[in-house]
Amino acid sequence: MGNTTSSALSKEILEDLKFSTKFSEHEICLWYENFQKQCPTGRITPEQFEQIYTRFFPDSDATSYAQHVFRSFDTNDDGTLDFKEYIIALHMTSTGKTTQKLEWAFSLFDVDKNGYINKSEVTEICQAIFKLIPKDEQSRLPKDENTPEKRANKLWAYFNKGDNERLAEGEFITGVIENDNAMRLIHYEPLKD
Ligand SMILES: [Ca+2]
Ligand SMILES: [Ca+2]
Repeated sequence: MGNTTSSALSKEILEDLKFSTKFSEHEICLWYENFQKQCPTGRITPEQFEQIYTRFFPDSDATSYAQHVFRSFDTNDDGTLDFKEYIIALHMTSTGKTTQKLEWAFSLFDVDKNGYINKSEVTEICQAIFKLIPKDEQSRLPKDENTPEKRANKLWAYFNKGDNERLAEGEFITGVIENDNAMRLIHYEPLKD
């Protein structure tokens, strides 16, 4: 109690994170301090995570997208994000290499975590992505992607799979890398202006 090391990051987790993210020890420690301030329990709940997303997307409904992202980062399936899961998430979405980002995107789309993506999972994520897009921007989308279903159909077509077939991770990553449009359709980036 009152002992600063009681809340320090364990050496093991630190080494693990340095290795898997290439963040420096200094960076990881800074994030850990910040994480502890924001989150004294050491765990991020789905509700807290949704609030973070809602702050980023004030003009739209980020709830279901946040829930899917949360699920994809909760690698041990315990319903909360610990510091390690949080840092890996931060790394993958901000500084990760394309392949790592796509591995993450695969896990986002693999809603039931069975190692494959089917078309209904693509539709489900496209629905969540669609809710992130502010209404006025939705109205300006191209005709063939101006509903979640159309976006899902367009995206699915890049993988050359039948409606009842499924995609393995490698097929997903290759398909997205080879098609700029697929790369664009798997996520939503707010317009710069
Ligand atoms: Ca967890
Ligand atoms: Ca699946």
